[in-house]
Amino acid sequence: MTKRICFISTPTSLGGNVNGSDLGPFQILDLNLFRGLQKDHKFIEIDSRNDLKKDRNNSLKDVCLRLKSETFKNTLLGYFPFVLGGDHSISSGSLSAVASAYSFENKESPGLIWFDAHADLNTHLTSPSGNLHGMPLAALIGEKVKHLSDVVGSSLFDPKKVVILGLRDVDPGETALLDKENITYFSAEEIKKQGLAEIAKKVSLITGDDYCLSFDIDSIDPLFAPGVGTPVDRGFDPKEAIDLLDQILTKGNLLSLDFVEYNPLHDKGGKTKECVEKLLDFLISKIG
Ligand SMILES: [Mn+2]
Repeated sequence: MTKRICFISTPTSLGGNVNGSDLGPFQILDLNLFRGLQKDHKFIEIDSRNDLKKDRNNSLKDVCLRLKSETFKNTLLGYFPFVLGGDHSISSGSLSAVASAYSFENKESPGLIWFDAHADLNTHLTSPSGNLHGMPLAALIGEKVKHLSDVVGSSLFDPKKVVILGLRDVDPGETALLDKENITYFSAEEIKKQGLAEIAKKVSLITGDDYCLSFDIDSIDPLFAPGVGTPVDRGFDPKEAIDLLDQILTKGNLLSLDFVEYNPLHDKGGKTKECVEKLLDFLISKIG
């Protein structure tokens, strides 16, 4: 590992309808694997308190704007941004910051790999639940999403360079957007069928050389990771996810990482914690 990482904790659950993902970053930083990392890397925590004068969504917008500003600053300082959620809405802040910093030197936007059971492509008009953690990707590709589009601004990703891995739970409005923008996605089953090497090759062609990775732990099967906000059956085996990531990360340059939706309150017998530790240990070893 050669790069200096800036770990940015964003302990909020304002984007979902269950509490607990706000505790994720504290549990994560308590893991043994972080003991040796304090010395060489930077650690920041975003103030994620709920502003009682504001409603939930406006409070969340403030949190995401604070995250965007810290991510942007530290990216320009040369740190590798590793954002620890929190629910997935926070990616509107972290990823728009990376896209914005990237645009200083590049004409095109970076690629984006979205590990998730869900597409996160709803807008305030299509979402059945109204929860903002189901909308960040829509905002990041330029759809109008109340609150989150204010965070993203003009720092957008090109939907042609986005790929969703582990997708298996899609709402009707999201299906329409996947079709309209021709976004590539693969379920865990399809990935198994085609083979990891073949999928990694396809992912690399879509994202191009420089890409960001947003990892929602609900992409893993609830058998191994029940401690998430919105569990869905038929996900990845953790070993399979790591093998796939291993193949993907040998190609091109990883620009940033989000790790989101770990909910310690919904864990069963420490299974999710064990899975989180394995995944993070692997991901951190790949930065550099
Ligand atoms: Mn998600």
